[in-house]
Amino acid sequence: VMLESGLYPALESNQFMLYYQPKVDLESGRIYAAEALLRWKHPEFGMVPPMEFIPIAEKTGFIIPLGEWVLREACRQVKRWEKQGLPQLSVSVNMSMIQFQQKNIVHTIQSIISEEGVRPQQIELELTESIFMDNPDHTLRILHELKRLGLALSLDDFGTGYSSLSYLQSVPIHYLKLDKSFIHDIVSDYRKQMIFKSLVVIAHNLDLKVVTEGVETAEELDIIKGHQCDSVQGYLYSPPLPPDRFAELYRKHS
Ligand code: G
Ligand code: G
Ligand code: NA
Ligand code: MN
Repeated sequence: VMLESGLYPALESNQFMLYYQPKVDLESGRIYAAEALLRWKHPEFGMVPPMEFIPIAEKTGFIIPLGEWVLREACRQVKRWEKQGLPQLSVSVNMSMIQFQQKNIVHTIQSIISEEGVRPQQIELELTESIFMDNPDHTLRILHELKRLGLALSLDDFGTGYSSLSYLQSVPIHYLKLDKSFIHDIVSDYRKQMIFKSLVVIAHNLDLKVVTEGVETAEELDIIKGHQCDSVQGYLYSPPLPPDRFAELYRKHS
């Protein structure tokens, strides 16, 4: 209840911020993109994790203004880094299914990006399969429109919940993000390795790039590399970082 009443004031008084986690290309070893992850610096409670307030924001509808703020702030960060002379990279934001239920979602996204002077190619949207629960045809149409605008699209958290291969037939996405549960225990679990290996083959045959999330150890990285995964994101390289620390890391590894 306290968190719920604190959400609007928090947005008004700039308590939200974005952290950025690098995505690393496995062939070159370079950072090529960043995922923006929302943080709430609460004046009393300290850092409130997104898992605690995003469900509340979704239930109350606050996710709509909050999601718009996230996209706008990510665009502004892209411009700030550009002004600092950082090599160009794309930044992804996570989208909630509630945002996808908005009729004007494409217009909203397009307006924010163009108002902030960012090219659509610099922004990626991370979506989970939940966006198909409500009205799959509507969602598909929206995804096609977003792709046509030039945005990159990722299917996030693949392999959790009710992941279905049927989505992969029809969804116009660029990246498949394998959930961290795939990586957990992969070193000792031969069957997991075989599922991982097979999913990479399926994705590649569908012209999708594979991003593995949650890579924490060198042993995990070896296995992933052995199965031709395209890129990784995980604590092995870096946790999500505040913008300045991300920029520092990116300068060294771009
Ligand atoms: O770092 P991590 O604890 O950041 O994120 C926890 C969860 O919160 C993840 O599932 C992530 O997708 C979600 N999340 C983080 N930032 C955002 C955001 O800006 N919008 C939405 N909808 N979800 C987010
Ligand atoms: O959007 P998504 O649900 O994929 O959010 C990614 C979540 O995973 C965030 O909470 C992020 O902080 C977290 N994360 C990123 N790298 C790692 C990692 O290597 N290990 C674990 N356990 N979590 C990670
Ligand atoms: Na994500
Ligand atoms: Mn994910």
